[in-house]
Amino acid sequence: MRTTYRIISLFLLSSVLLFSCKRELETGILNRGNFDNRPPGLKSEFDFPIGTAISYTPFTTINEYANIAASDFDLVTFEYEMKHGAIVRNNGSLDFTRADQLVNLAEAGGLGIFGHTLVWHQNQNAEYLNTLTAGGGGSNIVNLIENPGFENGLTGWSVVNTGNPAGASKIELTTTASQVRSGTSALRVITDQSYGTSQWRVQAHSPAFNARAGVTYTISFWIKAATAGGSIRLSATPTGTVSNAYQGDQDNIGTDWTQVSWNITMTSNEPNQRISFDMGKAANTYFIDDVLIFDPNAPPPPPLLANGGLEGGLTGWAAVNTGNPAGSSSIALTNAPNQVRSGTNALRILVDQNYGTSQWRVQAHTPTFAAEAGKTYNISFWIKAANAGGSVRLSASPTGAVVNAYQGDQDGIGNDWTQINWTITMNANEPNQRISFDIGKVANTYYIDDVVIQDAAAAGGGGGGNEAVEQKVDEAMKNYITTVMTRYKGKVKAWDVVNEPMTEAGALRTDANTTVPQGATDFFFWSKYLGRDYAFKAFQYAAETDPDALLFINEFNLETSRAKLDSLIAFVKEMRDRGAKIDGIGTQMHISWNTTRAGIDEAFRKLAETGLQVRISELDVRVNPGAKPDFVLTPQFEAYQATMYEYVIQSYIKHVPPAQRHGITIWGVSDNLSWLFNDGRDFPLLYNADFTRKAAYGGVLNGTRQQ
Ligand SMILES: [Ca+2]
Ligand SMILES: [Ca+2]
Repeated sequence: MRTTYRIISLFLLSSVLLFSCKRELETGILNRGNFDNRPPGLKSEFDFPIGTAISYTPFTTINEYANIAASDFDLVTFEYEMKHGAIVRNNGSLDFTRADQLVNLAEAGGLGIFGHTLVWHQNQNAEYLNTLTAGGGGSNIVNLIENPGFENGLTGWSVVNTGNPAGASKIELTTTASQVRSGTSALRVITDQSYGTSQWRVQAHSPAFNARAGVTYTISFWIKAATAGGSIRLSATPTGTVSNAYQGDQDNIGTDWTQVSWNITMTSNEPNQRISFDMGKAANTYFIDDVLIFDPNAPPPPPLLANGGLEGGLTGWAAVNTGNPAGSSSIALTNAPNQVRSGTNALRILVDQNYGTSQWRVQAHTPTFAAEAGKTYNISFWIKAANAGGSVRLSASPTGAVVNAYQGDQDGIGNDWTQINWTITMNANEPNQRISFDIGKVANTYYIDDVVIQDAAAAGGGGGGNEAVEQKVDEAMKNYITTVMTRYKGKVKAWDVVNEPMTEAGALRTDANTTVPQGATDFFFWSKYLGRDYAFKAFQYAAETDPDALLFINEFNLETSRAKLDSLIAFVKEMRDRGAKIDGIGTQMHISWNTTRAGIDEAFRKLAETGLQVRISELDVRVNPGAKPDFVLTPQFEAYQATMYEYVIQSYIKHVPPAQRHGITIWGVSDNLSWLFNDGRDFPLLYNADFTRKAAYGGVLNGTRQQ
């Protein structure tokens, strides 16, 4: 430990007058240290690991950058290269080229590697993930065509030309499993000869859809060819007037399923727009499946059933019978986290005694929805019981006339969330149809959440209902975690398994409470399909894959949002109580020179109280949090920033006991390569653009020297 000589220059003191008293106290301007002592080799001063974040291009091309990473830091986190969006390609295959290269370089430089990040809602290959969910389940995407996956044969499709225009080419259905991407059918096209630039000589039309002027539609489909070198293009003739009517040739279609997509902007309304598949350029045999035509900017359709997740309290719900019909059973809202599947509320039904085959004696009604005669509806919900052996059934009385009004008893409801599905077909229009939960058969306490009612026809697509989609999403998550962790087992000894699960208000993050920035295409919300359990499952899969790895949950703004901090800690406790292996919590700390110190202290104190490992996972300190365009990094702002770095490290050491200190990672090397650089408006790191050490470097050193 060394004593630091403290000074206050007149220059700095005069600048203090610009700020309020409160701010002076909070930021410690009157108590600033000397940051001039900045010897290289930062890591030698720390008795816990200190890391930095690195990016592919500077780490592989700039010597100073790579040398600083190796000489100042014990370990590295990759800013992007281990994220889902970096590794997963559009067809779902995994590309580890860059991640492998960085892992090898880091190891050669004697650096440890922190794995970041397995399950997040950003920086993902959402294009691929959305293909798993399109047309079913909770997806926001509405497929505008019927029979997109050829599951109803060629219904709606038309064979226009089979060579010149009629000839020896063939456009037909296939049910051969190896030629089908999903479901049981696909389109098979045998192009008998090359028609070159007259590729329209082998042509099929999609089913028609209602296209509106000014709207840009995305058309995507999956294709493979019997031999390499196939070619296809889409076009939007002959019906419909669009600004760009021909897609460029999609050459090099090979023998693996690949997704092709095209955007067209309509210049007129075309109620019967069709899309042409022009397949005559290269002789080959083609297989096509899972066509999707949608308006990416269309708002999601409102759910048929409002408030099916009870997030609006009991609005629309009715407790009809509470035992014989009134008695000591109860039907109420719960917000206890372990009784809720997603969001913050669920329905809790206490059944006080067995009513046997009079299960209607304990009965709740859903809110009403508009049901149409002749339509089939899929109803699904999630349920668990306090004790094994629970039972529930749905029915569609008393309003509404349906063919099959009673579901069979769903016995064996246990402690784990289970999804139950029921299908009804209406034989009359019922604008105020309700669904009844008849739950009096067996005494127990039941929890019900995420009730969804879907028009079965609209669910279309690959033929999946909710359950099929959730299974696909679950498998995609498990497959990703398992493959990535297995590949780097022994090299990556700690992982961010779940990143940013909470909103600022402390709710579990979903698509419903998170704003997706305009134009962003890398967002995917696992919780939308897997509910509250998505994080629990992620930790389960991670622990099964590498039992020796340390598993973290990672979150930002814990120093500024107490609701978020408390919810995250409660969420971790809930999952650990259920048996999840969670070894630690990462607090990102993307903070500013004037972030409130009390919030920083409180976050470390509460995180330490969990008894888990605590790491500062992504530390950087903005000097221009308002992003003023004319901001200049003056010596006084450099000093404020250094003071904050010093304070954070001191507070971490003060509040987190040594055995729980997993370490500190600074989020980058030099200012100009930071994600916060913002064209030169901010300077959040320890090194200048020319790799000279800033006062912030001295601040970090002061922080540890004062232990
Ligand atoms: Ca199909
Ligand atoms: Ca809910």
